[in-house]
Parts: sequence; C-alpha cells; structure tokens
Amino acid sequence: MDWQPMADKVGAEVRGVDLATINGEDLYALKQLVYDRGVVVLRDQSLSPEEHIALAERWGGIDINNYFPLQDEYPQIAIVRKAADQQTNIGGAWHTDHSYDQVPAMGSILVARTLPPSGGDTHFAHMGAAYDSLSDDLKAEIEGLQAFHTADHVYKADGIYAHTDIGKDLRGHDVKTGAFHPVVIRHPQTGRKLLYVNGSFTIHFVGKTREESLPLLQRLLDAALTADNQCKVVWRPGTVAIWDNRTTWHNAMNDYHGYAREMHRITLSGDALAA
Ligand SMILES: O=C(O)CCC(=O)C(=O)O
Ligand SMILES: [Fe+2]
Repeated sequence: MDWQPMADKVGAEVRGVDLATINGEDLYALKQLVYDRGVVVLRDQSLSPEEHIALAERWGGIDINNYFPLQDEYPQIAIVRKAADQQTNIGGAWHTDHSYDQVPAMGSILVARTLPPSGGDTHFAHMGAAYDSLSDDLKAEIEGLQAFHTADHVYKADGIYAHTDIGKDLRGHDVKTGAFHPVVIRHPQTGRKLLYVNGSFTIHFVGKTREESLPLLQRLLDAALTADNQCKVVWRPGTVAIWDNRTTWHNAMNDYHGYAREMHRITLSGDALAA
C-alpha cells in the first residue's frame, strides 16, 4: 500500500485506493495501517451512503452511536454537524470515542460532506507513543490499574451538551453507560501497549474515588500529549478519515464560526480490551 506518514509517530495518508471497492488483501493492509498509525486519510473519494455502509460491513461491522443524530434513510450513518449559527461542535476536546462501552467501538469512518472555507481540522494523538513516553515510575504506578468510564455526565438531560446550543440535536439522554478497562491495554490486533484513559469519559480508578483518582488521572492526561505524537487531518471535499479509538485520541477544532460543517460517521465495531 502506497502511504506517507502524516507525522513521525502517527497518521498515514494513503494513495491509490478506492474505498468504494477495496477488498481482500488491500483491505487487510489498510486495516493494519489504521491499527498501527492510528488514523489514515484518503483523498478524492466519492463514497455514496450505500458504499460507506458497505465498506463498514466489509471492515467487520457497525455500532450505532447512542447520541448523535442519525440519517433518516440510513440509520447506520451518524451525522456530526455544526450549523452556521451554532457555537458548539461535537468532539471539541481531546477524547476517544465509546470508551464508556465494555466492548468499545474499534473506530470510525468519517466522510466530509460540508466543509467550512478553512478550519475544522481534526487532531489525533497516538496513545502508543504516549505510553512509551511515560517515565518508568509512572508506568509502574499504573501497571495493573483499571478505570471506570461512562458518558452519562456528557449526554444526560442536564449533562454537558444539554447546556449548549447543540444539546437539542443529540439523542439518548436516558441511556446509561459504564465500563471498566485496564489503564494500559494491549491493542487487540497489533499487541502494542496503549494508554487507555481520556478526559471526557474516564471517571476514576477502580478502588479509588473520583477525588482520589484525579491527581494521577490528570498526570496521565497531561503526559498523553507529547510534542511529537500528534497529527492533524485537514479536510478537503472527498476526504475520508478512518481512525482507531484504541490507538488514538482525537479533538475536532471549533475554529470556523459562521460556517456549516457536516461529516457522516459510521462507527466500526470493536473488541473487548485487555491489559
Ligand atoms: O468532527 C470531527 O472531525 C470529529 C468529531 C468527533 O469527535 C467524532 O465524530 O467522534
Ligand atoms: Fe469523537
């Protein structure tokens, strides 16, 4: 597969692949690249909704997100939209998707549909490189530790998004989530050690209260972003990005006020996680 790194430790831009037809060995190679580099960008694609769904099914199956609005005709496709007159965006802080599920989604296939004239990039950070960069003391401190994750505080009727101007667009206010995962996981396919906590959904370590957990959690969240484990996806018409939620965090920039941005997301099913 012909690809260029987006940054030294994270991301790959792939050329010469048509996502509408990719299959067999090429699809296998693309998957390995996503698992390893965390995010893969493909340009000049023209995926119809049907082709988007078919690709996700060939990949290994679809999870329906509980919260995002869904396309009427294609409920497998979630809509990540900010209208020109809205202020808040979806995913505008460093996070990984679906860590609040006990079998978290593997990742997403995000297709650009409407883009602002500039801005609206999505940043990614590699959690394998993040783990590698931790001090030996910190690695020893988190060895064997588990954490509790939930999304309830984000999406409930009086949660974080409810207080914003996109609250009315979201669903699932009554959904209850909760999951326990090791703080350091092994990637289910590559076996690489990855730091698996995030600032949006990780609440506390097992055996400790939220208050007791916060100092160590904050140290990990700070350490997870290093000078050299990040890259950014600059969207163009026809750009598709596929990312791995285990390997990376992401953060959608909210720097295009006054313009609409709409992305179509299919969430890919994942695996149970282990240390
Ligand atoms: O809009 C984006 O670029 C990504 C938003 C996000 O966090 C997501 O779709 O999971
Ligand atoms: Fe996200």
